[in-house]
Amino acid sequence: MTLIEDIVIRKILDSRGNPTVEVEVYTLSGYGRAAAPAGKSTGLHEVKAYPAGGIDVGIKYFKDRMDNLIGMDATQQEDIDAMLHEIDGTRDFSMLGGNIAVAVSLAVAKAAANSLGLSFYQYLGGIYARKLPKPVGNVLGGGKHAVGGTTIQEMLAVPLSDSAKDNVFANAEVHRVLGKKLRERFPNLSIGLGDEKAWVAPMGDIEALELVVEAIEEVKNEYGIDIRPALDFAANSFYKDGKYIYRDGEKSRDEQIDFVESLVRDYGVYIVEDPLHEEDFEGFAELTRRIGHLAYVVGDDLFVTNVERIKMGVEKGAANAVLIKPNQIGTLTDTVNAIRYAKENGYATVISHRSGETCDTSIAHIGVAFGCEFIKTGAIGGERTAKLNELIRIEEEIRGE
Ligand code: 2PG
Ligand code: MG
Repeated sequence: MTLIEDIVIRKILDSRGNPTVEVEVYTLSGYGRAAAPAGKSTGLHEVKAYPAGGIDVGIKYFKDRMDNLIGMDATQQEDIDAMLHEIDGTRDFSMLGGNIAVAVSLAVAKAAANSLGLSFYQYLGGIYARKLPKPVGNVLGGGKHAVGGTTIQEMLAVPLSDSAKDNVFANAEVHRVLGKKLRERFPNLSIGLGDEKAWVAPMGDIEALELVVEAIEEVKNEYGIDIRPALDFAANSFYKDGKYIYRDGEKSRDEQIDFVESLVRDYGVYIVEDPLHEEDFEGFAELTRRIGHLAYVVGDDLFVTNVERIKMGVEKGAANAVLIKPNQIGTLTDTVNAIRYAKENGYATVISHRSGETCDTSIAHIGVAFGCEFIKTGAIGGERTAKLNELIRIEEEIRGE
């Protein structure tokens, strides 16, 4: 029933119009489909998305070897993922490509769930998977995701109600209210959207954060739920020769730490992601000592969903939360190991999209299945709302509403 009968791999478009891979897995009684996303502000220690020759070389490499997976049991995920590692044969998926590995790995798991007649989150998490992650919605940004925006890559809203549906709608409303405020502030400028459909405007970071906080306050009152601001600095993107280069000036590493602390204390920022560059475990630890009781300090490029890197973080007290992106590490098993290790060590987990996305909804299911505290997947935009709407459906199924 759950033996793999056939696998199809094809190129499709992602939300930036770039090619990505989609994989379909067929068992005798079921079917699963998954697609890989693509990062732009990628961490140095992520697995390779594709082999050196590019996506076509990766697809050919897989097709030549996919017979190894035919006949395997789709419910034996660890064996499937071990086979993907074997097919690749390197430490960083540089022969097969982590994006191909992750699409296959997820498609197999979905096919297994479908064969057993279960929702994907139920299959992964079992009957006790009932906690809904809180959506963290990107509303204004810049960095590598948009030309001419803020230096900080993402300014986000985090609604803290117990209803996933209310939280999803609150984030979309913050986005809308912020759009109105931007048009008032810049009546003669055309305001655009970045890769993740967050607003882009020619603003300094403090000025931008203040406007985001204003929009949040408005929606907070309207919806009667607590909403907090969050930031993904993606600090690697503007770290050069030992300095953090903002559009309105430079900061030393110590000034950067002070700056991040002041944003948490003065603006109630609830989550700070990658506030320092990807090798500065000591700086992360210093910041966590100072603000860890007030905010989540999240490692994304720092940890790259890699247990070994998270271990280094735990040993040094760097961060208190980890971003989880399946394609940073390449398989579902490696992703789940990262989530489990983080949780066992008291770290919060944020399951996350990439800036280049498809309408694949796997991260909504993984977030629920493994009890992630947050899900970062935009506020608007079809490829983002695909996941948010799936969260609404899952909530309905869990709560029986
Ligand atoms: C990030 C992500 C997603 P990218 O930095 O957290 O928001 O961006 O996918 O470009 O790495
Ligand atoms: Mg990030």
